[in-house]
Amino acid sequence: MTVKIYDTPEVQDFLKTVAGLDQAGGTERAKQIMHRLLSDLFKLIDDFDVTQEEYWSTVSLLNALGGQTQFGLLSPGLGFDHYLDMRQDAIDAEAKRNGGTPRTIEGPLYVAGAPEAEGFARMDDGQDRDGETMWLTGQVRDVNGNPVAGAKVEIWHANSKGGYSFFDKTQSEYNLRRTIHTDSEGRYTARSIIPSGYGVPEGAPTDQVLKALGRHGERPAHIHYFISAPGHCHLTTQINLAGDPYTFDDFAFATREELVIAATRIEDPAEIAKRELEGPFSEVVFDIELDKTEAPELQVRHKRPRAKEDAQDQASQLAGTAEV
Ligand code: MBD
Ligand code: FE
Repeated sequence: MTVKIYDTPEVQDFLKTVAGLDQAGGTERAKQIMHRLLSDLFKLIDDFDVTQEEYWSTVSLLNALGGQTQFGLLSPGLGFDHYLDMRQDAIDAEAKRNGGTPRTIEGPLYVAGAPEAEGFARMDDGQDRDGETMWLTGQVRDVNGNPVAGAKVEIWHANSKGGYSFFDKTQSEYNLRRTIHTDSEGRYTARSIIPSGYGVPEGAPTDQVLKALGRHGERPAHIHYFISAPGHCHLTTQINLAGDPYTFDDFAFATREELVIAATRIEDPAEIAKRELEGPFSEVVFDIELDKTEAPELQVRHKRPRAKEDAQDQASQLAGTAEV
């Protein structure tokens, strides 16, 4: 026998009190959102007849998630990051901003302040013996096909074990993280290593949630990008390498058809010599098209707490001054 108390005046009044609706302080938006959130959850508890045991084990799980800073990992796993992208796509379509390479999620593993280079950078520190050499290159163009010189291309990716420097303390500082400014033809080139896919740590709180849903926590091999240039929309995106078993089964829902790219294995000695490499390598070509905008706020990445990026950096970015 299940009880239903949600619709009683006591519970409805209680919700208003808890959300501070009868208080002068606080902010109206916080109150409205908390009132709605709590209302939905209280109703859920009633409808699903949530037990004490279920409730408190969830509290414990949330503590574990926070304690291991995994909300930023669970977030894409539960589709929030992709949902925000879907909304942003709809906002762009409504504003007739329909051009350019598609966006996809940033993920939780960006670190600000990577070394900067003009045109070309080597991204790997040479320590990853299992890493196949990757030649990553492309051209940044506007929607009319004109090259964008001096565009800022930030790239970050995992090593051959799926780990990211900074978060994986076995890697050197800023390994596999670089900022490359495009050359006079709008081109960027990086020498790096082919990344492996990422897997949510076994047994971690995020893994527990996914397991309860019968889901895995695997991402395909992928490479993250931030691309920006004056007069153009900032773009947050990723490429997913073709042929990975998880290319179209990404736990973080970041894959988009247009962003799946095949790496081409090259063994021709002339091609190796041309790039001053030591042996066969895999080439990945990713050209990027940026939509135009005059609005300053669309030319920078949205605010979000990021490793090694403080509020000051974000303010100066928005003001269009150089990043420190
Ligand atoms: C990643 O590398 C990533 O990009 C996302 C979205 C989630 C977990 C690990
Ligand atoms: Fe990633």
